[in-house]
Amino acid sequence: MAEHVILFAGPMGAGKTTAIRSLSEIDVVSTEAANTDRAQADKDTTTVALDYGELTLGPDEKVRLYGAPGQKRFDFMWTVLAERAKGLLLLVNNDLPDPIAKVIEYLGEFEALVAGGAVVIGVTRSDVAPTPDLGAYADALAQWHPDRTIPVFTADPRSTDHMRTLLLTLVASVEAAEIIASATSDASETAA
Ligand SMILES: Nc1nc2c(ncn2[C@@H]2O[C@H](COP(=O)(O)OP(=O)(O)OP(=O)(O)O)[C@@H](O)[C@H]2O)c(=O)[nH]1
Ligand SMILES: [Mg+2]
Repeated sequence: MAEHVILFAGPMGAGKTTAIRSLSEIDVVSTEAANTDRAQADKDTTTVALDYGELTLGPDEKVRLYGAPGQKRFDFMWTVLAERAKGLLLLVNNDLPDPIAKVIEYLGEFEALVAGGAVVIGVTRSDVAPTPDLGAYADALAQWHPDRTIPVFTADPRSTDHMRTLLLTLVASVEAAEIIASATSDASETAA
């Protein structure tokens, strides 16, 4: 059975835990604790270590879903989780003061995974804050990395359908990256 390891990252309250709960076919393992930072995100609990869920795509493909904590004080977990993952699903709450800057910041935090794997961005809470729109994200991303196209979607983490669209796009990019990596290493072995 083929396996994919996907990491959900992004700021506090972006909907990482919610998204994994929408997607997982098993009971999600969560590590929620009382939220003492209501200024960052007005909700009762926050993730302190990780979320874990699983789903299958077709008969022989399993996807392991890991959710990172949003709070920076738990960023040691980001390193641990990013090492295991091949794909990054970066969620950002559009109602933050500058969500596009946050996306660029998080792409930097997960630099190694971004360089070596695949990335999809999901803009959440756009029902609460309709701007910036996807065009503004696309422009900023094109400036950040002119030679790379990162897909950006609006998505509601409470919707299984929305999250499946993002996940399927990400899994397809992970597979494409693996094919390119193995073709490149075959070519360099032949050349050597
Ligand atoms: N209206 C609206 N609410 C949303 C949307 N996405 C998420 N939410 C809500 O926002 C909250 C997100 O909370 P979590 O899923 O705990 O967020 P998280 O990213 O795991 O946060 P941390 O673990 O604290 O970093 C939940 O109450 C969701 O129901 C959205 O698109 N629209
Ligand atoms: Mg969480």
